[in-house]
Amino acid sequence: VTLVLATGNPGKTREIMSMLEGFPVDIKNLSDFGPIPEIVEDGESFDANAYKKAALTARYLGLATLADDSGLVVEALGGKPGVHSARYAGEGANDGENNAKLLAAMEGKISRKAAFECVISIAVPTGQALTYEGRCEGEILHAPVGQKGFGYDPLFFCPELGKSFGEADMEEKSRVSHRGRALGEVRSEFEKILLWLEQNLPR
Ligand code: ITT
Repeated sequence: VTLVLATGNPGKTREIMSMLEGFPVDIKNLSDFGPIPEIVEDGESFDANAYKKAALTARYLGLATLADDSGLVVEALGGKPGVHSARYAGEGANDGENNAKLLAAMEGKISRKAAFECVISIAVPTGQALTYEGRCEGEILHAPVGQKGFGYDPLFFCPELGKSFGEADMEEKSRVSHRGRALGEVRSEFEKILLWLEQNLPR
């Protein structure tokens, strides 16, 4: 079975590929297919956006597709940046700009509590989909620590690891992260997923 990863984020791609290594699927990247129509992520939940990316890509390519929608939910900011995490500092903003905006928004806040959330959607061209979720709680640091990972990793202190995600190796991060937990479910249900794909893919 071919499984397309519907993401343009290299950090996500690395983590997903590494967690699905050795499983009997032929993983393809979006870039293997040339330009595909842009998908507007206008959903109000990780769930809605993950489904939209997976289902529209699956329908367009006629192939099983896995999408990840994720982000950082900060208590003192009423849940922001949430589904807007990738574009918190504006359209086309880079990780540095998003992190700077987050630090500025956190100035003077008492609670530094935050959680990374991830929804993985696996869809077939008919639009049917399976959904897996993961969450990881932590705290927003006062300055970036570490240079590993991507996105908000250097600002996210993970109590379970006793360090920031920016200091954690990918395998270490994946053991506890939102994405690692969602993909852990995918791994443990893999046989069921394969059967479901075989039954629901066009032949
Ligand atoms: P695709 O839609 O192409 O997959 P994206 O980066 O636009 O890529 P999202 O809309 O799901 O994806 O935005 C997720 C953002 O949340 C991401 O750009 C990071 O800023 C942040 N994020 C998600 N997971 C993260 C992680 O494990 N570590 C650090 N930041 C993360």
